[in-house]
Amino acid sequence: MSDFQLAPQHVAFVSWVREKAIEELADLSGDESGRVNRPLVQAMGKLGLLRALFGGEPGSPPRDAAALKLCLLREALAQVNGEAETALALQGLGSYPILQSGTPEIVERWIPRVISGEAIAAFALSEPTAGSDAAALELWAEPDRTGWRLFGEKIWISNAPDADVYTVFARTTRGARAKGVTAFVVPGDAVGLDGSSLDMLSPHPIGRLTFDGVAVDRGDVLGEPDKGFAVAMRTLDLFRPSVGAFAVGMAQAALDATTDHVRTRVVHGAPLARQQAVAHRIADMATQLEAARLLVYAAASAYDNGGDPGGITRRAAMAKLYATEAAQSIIDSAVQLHGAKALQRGHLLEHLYRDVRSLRIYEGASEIQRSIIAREIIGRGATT
Ligand code: COS
Repeated sequence: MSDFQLAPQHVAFVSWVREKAIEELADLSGDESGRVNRPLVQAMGKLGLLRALFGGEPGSPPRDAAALKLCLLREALAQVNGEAETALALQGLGSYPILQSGTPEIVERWIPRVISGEAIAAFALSEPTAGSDAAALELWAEPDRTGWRLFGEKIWISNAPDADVYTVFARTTRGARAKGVTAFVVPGDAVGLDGSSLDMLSPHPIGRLTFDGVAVDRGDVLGEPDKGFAVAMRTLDLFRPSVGAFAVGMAQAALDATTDHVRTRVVHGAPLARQQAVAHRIADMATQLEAARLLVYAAASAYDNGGDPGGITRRAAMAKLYATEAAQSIIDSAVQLHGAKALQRGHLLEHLYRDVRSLRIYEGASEIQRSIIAREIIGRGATT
């Protein structure tokens, strides 16, 4: 990891995270079931890694999240334990809307349990006909005496159907697109909520949810009715750079493995690294990686420093776009330089090759990130 503008306490934090992940989480990882790995999440809770998502000291209420800390955590974990990285990130994505927009009662009900790893959280936005176009979502909130009843379906929801708490985005005003969406907190054991797991390219807890009259009352609203779209978008402004950090961590692991390999693998009587085509490819991989990392930490700083919301959104989109595309290319090059053994099931690169693919799709596909960036530059006249 480069120490670009990192304070000594951040460098120490990264070393501590990596050490703990290697010493205390390795034995709990390797779950290929595609379901939530509760012992792993609980262990991260005990280590204080989940609390680190949101800042604050044990015993005190968590503070708002810091993007820099989140990115450091994700990059550090991604280099040594992708499963732990993803489990941690999903806890954050699912619960951040609660911390950001929940009433003090809702925050108190869920956040301590999420931080301890006792409760699993999930972010439920996507639907069968509303993925990239999130404002087209149709899960319907039918008003009733005390609040609403939810009817409809969500899909591609990480941690579903195992989560204990879902942040659910539902339509409260028909025909109003983004202006008619409300964010609700829904317990995983709510009557009328059902779900199933989906089998993916890379084992990942993800599933489908069905809502058949799930009751939510006014106290379960995150923020205000019809203002939930911004709750989702603000959450993604925080998490998109951190997806970039995940990508950077994976790419660093691939580059490290490849550097070792080309130094030691002898072909035609000399180490592979002596071939200029190979050395130049390593140089390109390292340069892409450094550029990705700089964009990620620039976006994280922009988020933490506040200021122009359009600038935060644009930088978040740039970081996610560039870092995930770069990681895919770096990992592909790493596979190529290793040859067939990288494709053998169980090899580090075989894992990374499968794991990296989804990053260019979830939390807004690369094409959506380009649209967000273009809209800011062309539509709003933003300059970089
Ligand atoms: N922060 C706060 N508010 C935001 C925001 C942000 N980052 N981005 C948009 N909004 C607000 C806008 O200000 C607007 O509100 P007003 O009408 O009151 O001004 C409203 O939300 C609608 O925004 P916009 O007009 O930009 O909506 P669009 O339908 O054009 O779509 C995109 C916006 C494409 C950005 C959105 O649909 C998106 O992010 N799609 C990808 C979804 C995604 O990432 N899914 C993955 C789920 S998690 S795995």
